[in-house]
Amino acid sequence: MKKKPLKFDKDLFKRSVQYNVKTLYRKTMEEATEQELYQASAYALKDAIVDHWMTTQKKAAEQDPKIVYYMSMEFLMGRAFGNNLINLQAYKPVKEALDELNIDLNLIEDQEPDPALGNGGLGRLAACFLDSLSTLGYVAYGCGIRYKYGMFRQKIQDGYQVEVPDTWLENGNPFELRRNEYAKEVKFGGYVNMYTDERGRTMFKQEGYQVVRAVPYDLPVVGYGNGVVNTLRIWDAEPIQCFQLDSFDKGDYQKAVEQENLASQLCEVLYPNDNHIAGKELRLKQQYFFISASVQTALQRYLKHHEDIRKFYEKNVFQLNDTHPTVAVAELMRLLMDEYYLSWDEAWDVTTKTCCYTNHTIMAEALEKWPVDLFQRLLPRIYQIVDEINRRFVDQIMRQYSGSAGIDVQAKIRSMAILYDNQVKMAHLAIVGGHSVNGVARLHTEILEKRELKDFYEMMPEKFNNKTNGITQRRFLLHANPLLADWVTEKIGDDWIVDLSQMEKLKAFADDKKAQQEFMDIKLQNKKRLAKYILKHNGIEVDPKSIFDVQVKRLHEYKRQLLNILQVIHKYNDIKTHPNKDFYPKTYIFGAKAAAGYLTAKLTIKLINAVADVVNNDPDIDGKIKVVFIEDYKVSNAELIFAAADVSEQISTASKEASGTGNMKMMLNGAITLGTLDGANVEIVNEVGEENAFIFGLTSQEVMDYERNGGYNPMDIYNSNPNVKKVLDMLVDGTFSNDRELFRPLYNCLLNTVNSNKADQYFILKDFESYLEAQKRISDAYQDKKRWAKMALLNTASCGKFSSDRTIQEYVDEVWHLDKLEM
Ligand code: C3B
Repeated sequence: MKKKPLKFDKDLFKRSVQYNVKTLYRKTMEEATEQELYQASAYALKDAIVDHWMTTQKKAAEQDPKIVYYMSMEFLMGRAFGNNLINLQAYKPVKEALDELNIDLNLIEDQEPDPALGNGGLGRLAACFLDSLSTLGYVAYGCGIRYKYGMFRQKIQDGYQVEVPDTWLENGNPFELRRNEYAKEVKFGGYVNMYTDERGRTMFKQEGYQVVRAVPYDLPVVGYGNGVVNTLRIWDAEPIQCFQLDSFDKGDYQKAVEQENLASQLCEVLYPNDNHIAGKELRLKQQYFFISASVQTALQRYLKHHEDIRKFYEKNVFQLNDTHPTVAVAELMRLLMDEYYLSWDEAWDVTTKTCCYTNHTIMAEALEKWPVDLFQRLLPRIYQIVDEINRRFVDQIMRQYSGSAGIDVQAKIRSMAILYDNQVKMAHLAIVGGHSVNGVARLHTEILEKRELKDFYEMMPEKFNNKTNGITQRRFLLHANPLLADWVTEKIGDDWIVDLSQMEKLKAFADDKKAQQEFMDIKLQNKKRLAKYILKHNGIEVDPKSIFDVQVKRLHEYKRQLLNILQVIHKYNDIKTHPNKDFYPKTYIFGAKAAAGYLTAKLTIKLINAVADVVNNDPDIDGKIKVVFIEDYKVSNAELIFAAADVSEQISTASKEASGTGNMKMMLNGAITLGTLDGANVEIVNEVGEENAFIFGLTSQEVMDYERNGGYNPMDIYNSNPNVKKVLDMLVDGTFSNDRELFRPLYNCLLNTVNSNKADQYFILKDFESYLEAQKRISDAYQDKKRWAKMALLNTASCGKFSSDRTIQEYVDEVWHLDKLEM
C-alpha cells in the first residue's frame, strides 16, 4: 500500500515567515535582507518540524524501542534547510509559498552556512547514517560536539591554500534547541580518593578536579516522508558558576580562572585532520567531554522508565565512530560502578554488551595512542579503570595462550595489550570493551582480519564483521540532482527514494536510445550548472561538452592527487609535442582541503594551481585540456560537482582507502569510476561490471607484498621511462614556478627516502603507466556516445547496494537489533 505523503500547511508556513520577519527583525518583507528572509523561513520550517519531533518523542516513550547512540567527534551535516524540505516532502508547497512572497528559494538556501562539524568521509558518513536511521524509523541519537568553528574555510591565494575561520554560528542556528535542563558536569584532572562508604563498600572519588558544564543543543534529523524526527545532540562547554569572591582566601582563584579557560577552549574548534592524529591534549579533553555528557544522559534517560541498570544493554547500544569516542568504554564502567554501585563484573557485562566499534582506516598515523602520563593526569579515575581492564585482558591472553605450542605469548601481549610502551591504545580498548568490530568495506574488513588486527581476530573472531559504507540518495540525488531524480521517477516510479535497490529497474533502459539521450542531456545540463559556478568562482571558462574528470576529497598522499596532476602534466606534454593528434577535450576538476600542518598536501594544492595556470593559458593547448581547482570544497558545492561528473577519480594506493564514499555519490549520479581496486571500489566494480568501470594499478595484495619487502625502487622507473622522467624533471626546471626549488619536496618524495618514509611510498610511479593507459581508454570510450551513455546509465542503475539505508539495516539486523518505531 502506498503511503500518504506528510501533510504540510502551506498557508501557515507563509504567515509564519511574515510574522518571523516582523518579530525577529522589526522589518517589512520588502526591507528584510536575504539572510533575514532565510532565518525567518528556517524558523517557520522548524515550527513544522517540532510537531513531528514531539510526536516521535511521544511514540518512543510509549513503545520503548531499543535505541542507538551514534557517538562521533564529527557530523558533517551540510545545509539543513533544503534537506529538511525534501524529507518533509514540503519542497513544492514551500517553493510556492516563497514564490507568492516574492522570495527565491534558491537564494534563501544559499544563505545558510554549510555546517561543517567534520573533516571528510567519516563525518559525512555519520550524517548519512542519521538520515537513514530516521528514514527507516529507528530511534537514534547522534552525540557530538558543537564546535564554535567547524572545518576551516579554504581560500586560494596565489595558488596556495589559506585557512580562514568558519564562523558558521555568526547568525545563530535557527534549527537548534538549547536544552539547559539536560546540562551535565564533566570533571578533569585532580586525583582519586579511595574510601569505604557507610555500607562498607570500597568507593573511588575524584577530587581536586576542574569541572565544566556541558550544555546540549539539539538538532532535528528528519526522516523521509514518515514523520520520524531523531535528535543530533551536540554539546557546548560553559564554566560552572563558582567564581566566589572568597575564593581568593582559599587559594582557589587560580583554579577558578583555569576552569573558565578550560570551558571557553573546549569546544572552540574542530581539529582539521583527516586520517591523521595530532595527539593534542585538548583533543583528548574534547573526547572525554562529549562522551561523559552523552553517557550520563543515556543512563539517566534509561532510568526514567526502567529499574534495573544491569539491563541497560537491552534497550541501548553505543556505536563508536572510530576510536575517537572510545573513552566511552571506561566512562560507562565508571558511572556504572561509582554512581550506580554495580560490581566490576556486572558493569563489564553491561559495557561490553552496549559498545560497538567501527574502524575507518589502517593508516598508521591515524591510530590513536595517548601517552600514559597525559591520560592519567587528565582522567585519573578513567585511567585506573583502563589499567584494570588491561590487567584482566592480559591475564586472559596468558590463560588462553600459555603452553600452546608455537605461540609466543609475549608477542601476543605486545600486539594486543591496551597499555603498552607507556601508551594507551584506544583501538585495543574499543575492541576489548565491546562486542562488535567492523570495517567499512569488504576489502578493508579483510585486511583488518588478516593483517592489522590479526591477533584480535584470532582470539575473538565472533566480534568481527563488515558493514560496507553507504550514502543517502535523498541528499545526493533527490536534492543534489533534481533533473536526474525526476527522470528516474518518471522511468521507474519514486520508490527508489526509500529503496535504492529499485534503481536496478533502470537497466531495462540501458540500450534504449531515447533514454540514453535523455540521460546524457541531463548530465549536460548539470555540467552547465557547474560550469557557471566555476566561471563565477574561478573566472575560468570550461566547456560543458568536454569530459568532466573529477577528483574531490580531502588532500592526502595516499589518495594520490599527485598522480592525477602528474598525469595532467604528461598530457600537456603530449599535446604540445603532437598538436595534430586526435584528442578529446577534458576538464580536470579538483577540490580538496589539506590539514593546516600537512606541508606535502599543501604543496600539492599549490602544484595543481600552478599547473592550471600554465595549462589554461597556453595558446598551444587551445582549451583541449583545462584544470580547475575548486576553492573550499564542502558538502554544498559537492552536490553540484557530483551531479556534473563524467569520470570519478578514485585512485588511492590499493589497500589504503578503507572504503570511500565519494565514489558512491558519483556512481549514483552516473559518473564512471576510474580507480584502483581499493576500498569500496572493489564492490562498485562488482555491482556494475568491470566493463563499466576503468580499473588500473597494483592490487592491494601487490602493494602489501612490496611493503613487506621494503618497498620498491622508483629510480628504476625514472631512469627507464622517458615520460616519467620528463614529467618529474618539469617539477624542478622552472616550468611551474620561477622558484625551481618550490616543488623539490614533491620530487624528493617520489624519488628519495625522506625522514624514514620510503621513496614513493604510495606507488605513484609504479602505477603511472597503467593510469595513463586507463585515461586513454576513457577518452576512447567517451567518443563512442552510445557506449558511454550506456555505461553511465548502468552506473546509476547499479548503485542500489550503496545506499546508507542498506548499511543501517545491516547494522540493525546484525549488530544493534533495534526495534522499529510505529508511527
Ligand atoms: C574515512 C576513510 O578514509 C574513508 O575511506 C571512509 O570511506 C570514511 O572514513 C568513512 O568510513 N576516514 C576519515 O574520514 N577520517 C578518519 N580519521 C579515518 C577514516
